[in-house]
Amino acid sequence: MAATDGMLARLAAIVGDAHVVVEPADLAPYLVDWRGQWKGAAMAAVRPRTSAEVASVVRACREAGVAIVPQGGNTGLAAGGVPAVSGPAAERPCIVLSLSRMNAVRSVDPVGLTLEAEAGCVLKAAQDAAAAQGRLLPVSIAAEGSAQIGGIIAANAGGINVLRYGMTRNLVLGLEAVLADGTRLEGLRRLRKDNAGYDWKQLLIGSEGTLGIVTVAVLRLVPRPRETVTALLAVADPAAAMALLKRAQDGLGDTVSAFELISGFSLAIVERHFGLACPCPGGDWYVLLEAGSSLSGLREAAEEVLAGALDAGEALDGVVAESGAQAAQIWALREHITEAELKEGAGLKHDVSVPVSGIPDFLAEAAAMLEERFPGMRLNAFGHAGDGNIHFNVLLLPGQDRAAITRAVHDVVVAHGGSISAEHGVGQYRLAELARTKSPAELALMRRVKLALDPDGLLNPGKVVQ
Ligand code: 2HG
Ligand code: ZN
Repeated sequence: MAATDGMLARLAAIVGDAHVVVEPADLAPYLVDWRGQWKGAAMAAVRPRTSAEVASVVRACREAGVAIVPQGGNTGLAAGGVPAVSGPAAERPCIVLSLSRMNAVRSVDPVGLTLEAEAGCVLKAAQDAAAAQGRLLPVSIAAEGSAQIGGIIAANAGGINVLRYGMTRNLVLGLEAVLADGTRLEGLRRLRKDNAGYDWKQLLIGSEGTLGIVTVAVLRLVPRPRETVTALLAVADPAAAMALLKRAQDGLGDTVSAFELISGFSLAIVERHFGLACPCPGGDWYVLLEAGSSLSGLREAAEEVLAGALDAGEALDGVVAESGAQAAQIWALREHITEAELKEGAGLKHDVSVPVSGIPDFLAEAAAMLEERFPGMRLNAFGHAGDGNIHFNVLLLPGQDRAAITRAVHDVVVAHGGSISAEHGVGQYRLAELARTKSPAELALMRRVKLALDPDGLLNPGKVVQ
């Protein structure tokens, strides 16, 4: 106890008394994930204001052998931002390091197309700062009102615009970060081209806080499209959706920025729990397509593509948004799926990807496998079909063997050349499955990297790799 008190006093001397959170009621939200399923323990949540404070906190923790769980907006779906719940990592004393107070957008450069923001800046605030200068920060996820830049980078977030702009790692130009030994890496460069040695920031991006703590970032912006077309289309099945994707790419080229596949079940639970009704009800599957351009003629081109899709039977019915408000209504249907699923009951998340053209076969095979081996299960399938990422979520019946279902789904994914974590990361949720499905050589390399950067296993123990 005396050792804990001494440690807390040391941390308070760095960040200030008010920013070492220990009262159980105040500490509780830092310890549990967004879905309320992973609840760990920590001696405190520590809230530094500067990169220098982060480095001092890390050094103090290192000297005391206290582990550090970096945390952003705590919107993750793999329990990567909360303390480990089981295994040796859960036995270790730790703090949660919340980056929330480092929340400034430092600058926007509309000519160089860059934005510099601190790790705790909420994604929406960064998007708004870019938009105010006529630019677009093209990371868009349902949790953007709470997710923070540091967490977005640590998780290498995906979202709805990946098919056009890539994952977060494609958008990070520079980073400032703190390593496990307290070293402050200052790489806030704004360069498009930088081949001067190893690109260390790419190691940290997607490492889920296990290799370093992101404190500030320079992100790449793009010109903001002036015209946007948003459409919701009922399609017969995933194969029809993929034919529609090809047609959209032929007719609209790289203006296609989102191509979401949504099951009728997903929209039904959104209506049940949020009263949001689909404008073209009754379909088994839907596609939400969005395209954006700064050149004129996009709407005409999109209407031609959609008319062709209806003629060819690729689309059965649909609506094209006539206003920004209508587009927002369409997106609201998509963005409420995760919350509707949570209200629907206990479920298993499978954030998987397969090669884009393999989606129909994968979905058919995985659904047939579930029906045969785990009858009665309800499937909430939706996702970013344009980039190959399907959220193949399974709503459970009581008493079902969760691990067996997840293994069976992931086996189908692996057989289709896919990944068991397309965009949500590994965290603690997929730790065992990563170890089961990744090749020994790849796992060994990951462990060597972890050991080289964090030999004492101080940073986010019990996540990603063991
Ligand atoms: C989304 O695409 C998020 O909306 C959440 O990645 C997916 O709830 C999920 O499984
Ligand atoms: Zn997603």
